[in-house]
Amino acid sequence: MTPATIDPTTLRAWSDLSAEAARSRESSIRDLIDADPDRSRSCTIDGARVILDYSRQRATPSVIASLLALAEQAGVEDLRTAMFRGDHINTTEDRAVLHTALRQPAGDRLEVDGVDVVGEVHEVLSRMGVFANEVRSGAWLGATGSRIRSVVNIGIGGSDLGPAMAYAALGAFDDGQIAFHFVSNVDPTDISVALAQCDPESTLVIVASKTFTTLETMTNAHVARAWLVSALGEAAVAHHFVAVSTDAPKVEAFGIDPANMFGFWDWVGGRYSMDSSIGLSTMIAIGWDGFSSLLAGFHAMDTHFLTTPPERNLPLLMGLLAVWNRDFLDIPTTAVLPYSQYLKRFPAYLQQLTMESNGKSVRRDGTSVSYDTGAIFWGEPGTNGQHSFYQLLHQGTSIVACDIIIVARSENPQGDQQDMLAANALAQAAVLSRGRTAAEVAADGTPAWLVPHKVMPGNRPVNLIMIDRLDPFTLGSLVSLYEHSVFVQGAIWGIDSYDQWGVELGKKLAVGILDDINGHASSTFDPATDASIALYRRLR
Ligand code: G6Q
Repeated sequence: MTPATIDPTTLRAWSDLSAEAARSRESSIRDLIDADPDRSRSCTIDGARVILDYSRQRATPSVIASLLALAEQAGVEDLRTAMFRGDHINTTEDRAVLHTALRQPAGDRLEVDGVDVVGEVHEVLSRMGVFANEVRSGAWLGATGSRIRSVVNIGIGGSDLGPAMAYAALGAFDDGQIAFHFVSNVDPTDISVALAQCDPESTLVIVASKTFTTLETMTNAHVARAWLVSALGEAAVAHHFVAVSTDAPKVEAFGIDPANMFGFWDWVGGRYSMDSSIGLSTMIAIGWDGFSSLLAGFHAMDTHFLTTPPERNLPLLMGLLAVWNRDFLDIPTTAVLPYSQYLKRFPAYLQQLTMESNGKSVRRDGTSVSYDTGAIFWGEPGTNGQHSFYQLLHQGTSIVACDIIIVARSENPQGDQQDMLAANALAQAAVLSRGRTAAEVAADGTPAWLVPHKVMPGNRPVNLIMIDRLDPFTLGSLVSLYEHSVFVQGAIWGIDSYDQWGVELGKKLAVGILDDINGHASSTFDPATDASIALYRRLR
């Protein structure tokens, strides 16, 4: 059963943290670091090959103690147990939230609503493995006998961002035999550009949609189907189309043989699905062993989250610090700054994971929150971002919290470029958190009139996350770290992190307007929308 919803502001620890926040104005991150030579060691924790150094957060040991007390009083542990056990903690959709079961090892058992879900997961994984292997080895042939050279994944949101991010992140583990394209937007340019690079005879299309009803995905899937059929005929569809979905009848109605469908379950949320069959493209790219290692990384972080004491627990502390920054230091946004070109899609992936999960303003029981919830997440890889938006991070009037991610070993070493990359990340972490005082600037010989312009106020909280190497295992553990950090935040705020009513509305909104644009209806929306429809019709 899902534990009762608590208003966190009624908790003792919440009041303690409010008092801590008032006190924290008297000291800076620089003071905290300089006052305690041991701070970096005591604020560095690790698990599942991920290291988190939170010494550059504006948090004293007593803030950390109060945050841990908040987790205890808010019942984070009970909700965690309920989630891993398969209780329906997604209350508004009455569903279990069991992405953690997707990575439980074969042989584990987890019975939910009378069914062993781990057994089902491994059944699908085995089928994916056989299929991926056939495609990779060339045993799977197109209708005219060609082996597959292009894979087009058609999906959107959770059915696109994870696979696209993982494909980019694991580029070093893909043998390059097959080109991958990720098509998501209903903008006709997206599918057109992808298909223009493919030959129908050697193309495999994966239609990835949990519901198999999403407008963008189904529209693009029909375009791809027509493209294939016009080149190779109707019978070719079975050789070139597979589906990933929870809805077998709809897949069949589209014309895809259920034998070519890989299922998953309603207890996997879209944005938590990259390690389900939604990851079929990932498995084709990196193979069975690579995908198994990705799952092992996810599972290692799950285990860490479940078993590590609170004060050394990575997702717990990361989630609590996010609450501290958001609710007590009034910091509305977090920049994700991976110093790794392979992680170029990671900020976009986290944008959905964090903002769709925790962008809510009512608690599970329907009562409104009186405090801030999910921060705005965004970002770009370093060092590129340094040459654009970091200016605002350093000297703007809004404080932005930063997650700086360093990968210690490059997969493509070139001279000392990797060390340059890391040096930049560490330099930015130092200046963002410590700043540069007027005295330090003047000591460089800067003329007095220029000094104020070169002062960096610092005091920007930074999480420094380091991994030894970006491989399938560490990618899995990194994603799982963020998944559980999001869970911890949602648990404190008492919200349902696993529904997405704003997204559902978006899926319906455009339908009536499209009819009007096409002249099939003359519904009246509001005056502004009616005027915009008319303007669009004139211009198109
Ligand atoms: C994710 C959201 C959303 C969803 C897409 C695609 O958590 O629910 O991003 O993944 O709207 O939905 P389908 O997979 O059903 O096409």
